[in-house]
Amino acid sequence: MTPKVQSTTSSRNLHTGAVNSWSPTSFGLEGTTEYGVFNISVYGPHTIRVQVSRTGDFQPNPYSVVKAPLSEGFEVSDAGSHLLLQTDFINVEISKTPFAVTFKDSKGEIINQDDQAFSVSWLGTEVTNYKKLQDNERFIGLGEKTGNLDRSGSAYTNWNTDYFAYGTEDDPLYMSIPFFVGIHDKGSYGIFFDNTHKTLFNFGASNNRFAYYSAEDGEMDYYFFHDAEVKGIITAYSELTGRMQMPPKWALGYQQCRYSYYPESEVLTLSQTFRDKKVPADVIYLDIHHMEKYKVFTFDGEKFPDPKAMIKTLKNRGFKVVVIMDPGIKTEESYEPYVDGKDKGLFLKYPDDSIYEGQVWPGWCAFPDFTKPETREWWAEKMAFYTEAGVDGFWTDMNEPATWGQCTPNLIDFDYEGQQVSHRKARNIYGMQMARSVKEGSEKLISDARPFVLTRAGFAGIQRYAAAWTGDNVASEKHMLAGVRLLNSMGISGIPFSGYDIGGFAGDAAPSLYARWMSIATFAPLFRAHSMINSNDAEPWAFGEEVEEISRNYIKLRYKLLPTIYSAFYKSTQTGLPITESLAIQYGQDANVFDTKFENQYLFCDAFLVAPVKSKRDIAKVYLPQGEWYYFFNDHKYSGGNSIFIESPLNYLPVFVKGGSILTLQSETYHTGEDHDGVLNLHFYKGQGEATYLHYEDDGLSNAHKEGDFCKRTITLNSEKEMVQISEQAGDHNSTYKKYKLHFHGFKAKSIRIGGENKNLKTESLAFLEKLTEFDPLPEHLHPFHEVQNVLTFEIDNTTNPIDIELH
Ligand code: NBV
Repeated sequence: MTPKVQSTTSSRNLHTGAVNSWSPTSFGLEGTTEYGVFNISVYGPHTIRVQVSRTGDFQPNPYSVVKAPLSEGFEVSDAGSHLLLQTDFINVEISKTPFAVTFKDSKGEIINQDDQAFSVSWLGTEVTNYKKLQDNERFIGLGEKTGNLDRSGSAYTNWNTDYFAYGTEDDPLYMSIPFFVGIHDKGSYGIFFDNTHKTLFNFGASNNRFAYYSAEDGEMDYYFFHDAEVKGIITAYSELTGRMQMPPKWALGYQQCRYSYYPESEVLTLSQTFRDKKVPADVIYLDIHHMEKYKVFTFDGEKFPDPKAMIKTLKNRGFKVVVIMDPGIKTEESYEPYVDGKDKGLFLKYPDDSIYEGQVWPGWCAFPDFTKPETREWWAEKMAFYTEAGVDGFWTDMNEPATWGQCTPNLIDFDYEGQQVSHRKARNIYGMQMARSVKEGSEKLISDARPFVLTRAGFAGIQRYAAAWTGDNVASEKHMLAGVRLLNSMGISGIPFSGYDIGGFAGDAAPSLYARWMSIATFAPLFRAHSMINSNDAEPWAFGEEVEEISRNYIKLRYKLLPTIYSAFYKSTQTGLPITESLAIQYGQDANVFDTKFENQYLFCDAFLVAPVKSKRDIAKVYLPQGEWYYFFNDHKYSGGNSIFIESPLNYLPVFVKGGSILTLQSETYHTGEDHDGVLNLHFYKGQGEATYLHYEDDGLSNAHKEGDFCKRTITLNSEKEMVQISEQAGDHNSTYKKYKLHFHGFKAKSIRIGGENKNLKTESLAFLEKLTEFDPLPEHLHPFHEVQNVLTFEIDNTTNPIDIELH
């Protein structure tokens, strides 16, 4: 039966109506209702897609989803009052009168359910899915959104926006990721609404009946994910929308940015100062002043007379160079990219075929239509201008797209992979397509190296192309903590590689703020300081000696931790799981983790619990979830399930290691291209049960790891049996670590049995941070420089075979 045509001009809510007919399909089932057409398909045992349209004319969504539906692994049946679609993990019940969807787990518990009266409805062109609020339901994620960890009671808009110095409660910001996770008494689930129009997510704001998501136009097209653990939900989401690829190792080092470092002499002095002051660093950024009159693909000849030579010098000092690229192309008849783009018809146009012009840094600009494949290729080729000069990485800014006036006219046409749509549908995807073009350009032009792209705007799936940063934050304590929540939220939403501007972009950081921010960012995936034009200097040495020492201390710690961080990145490329992980992911049924006192806390690399606190706070209240926790700096052990008070002077951010964790550390280096001492330090923290850790290495730069040039070792710690196993190496990579040094934390044993022989363990003092020259305020009982009896060490020479170790 063909559905009746609903009026798109109605000013009342119109529901999809009752199911009229249905039939099984290769991937699930489809049917018609009084006023619509639905299609429900299986994308995996944990993933179901629901599409509802008024006409049945489903538009392809070409950008976010990289997975195809499955034709097996499910059953479909008619149960009278409802239709049933079952996978191993999800039962989908589709009630017939009216059409409404209920998702149950395999035990039959309701995990998520449409509001029976409204389910999928239309108001004019606006389409909405109303979901009944479950008991004690909380909502987390939704990407780059300010506000609390628990989003219940709040509503958010997805509309990529350039927002200088945004407030810590403001919305929307630069990036839209319409994916969230719901957690309630009966379990948890995720929903990704695949619609690039402006969307609204209401998590029970101003009502106590439902949560809903709606789009200004288009179809209801969402994916539902369920697993017993939130981790499984994120993994399923990232399987659908793709995962980060292994970045170059240098991108995990310390990065220094400023709007802008110029001229050339300043950039060179900056790089030398890092080396002279022995502050490790890997990356220097060139912001918009590198260009001639802000024209992309140019260098300002006065400020940078010989960019190639400058970059060469930087490289000799162990630095990589990242340049900014804004999408706006100055509409100047003598400027080749403009003339060329115009001739080839690659810019955004009005419906009368004239080029759309908006104002940005260069003045009036045309905007490449990155939703058109030819434009992406064209831009990618133009990037040769930078790669020939030796540039290593790219930073895509202003790609919301931003223009002065901040109101792009909606009638502008975008190609949208041949669909020809207006700005209303294309805005949110524009930045991601620019990042895609840049990533592909980098891959083609520097084919022997992995790309590094940092983007401000994005949409679901952006993790496949770029790392993300949280835009123009402010030098304030509140922003420092809000940035942590932004990263934690992006991590829930499939974006593991993210960071904030350390010290704050707008305004001047107080010395203590900068120092604290640096210590927190040591435990962030992207580790980059940046600041605004005309603000005070904001390099690690710009705030006096104490801040310099603290910064150096933490940056050095970051470099020592690189084996753990690199392994965590690898793991994330395989699972899609975050590197900075909100406690809500593993401990979502523990109400304490949502308490606003503790909501910023997160796990880093699955081992560290980081409790970000304001800079002036000398004593911090920290919540430790179930388990055992070791204060990182001196091994003092705490039992979880409690909140504790801990001294938190500037040099000691409250950081704990989860009992049962394994960490790998190396000697300090001043950049990632420098050799370490060849010793891999393995730290074992006694906990409960068995824990495994995947240690991962490769050359850190090339794509040879895709051909087997990697080294993987599974390390297992059985805390009860006091046994450690290090597996044989998988992969062909010639590891740069020739010795292993074992460190046992929390174990009483005095010797180990290894290769059939008993070896005595040594007691060593432990210092992850260096002592400050004058100012080291940690009280005696917490001080890490005293000998800690239970850290026992042993060095192994032969690291090639599997290694079994028993503690006695
Ligand atoms: O290119 C200048 C800045 C850049 O430094 C910043 O990181 C971006 O978020 N850019 C915004 C444009 C102007 C900001 C006032």
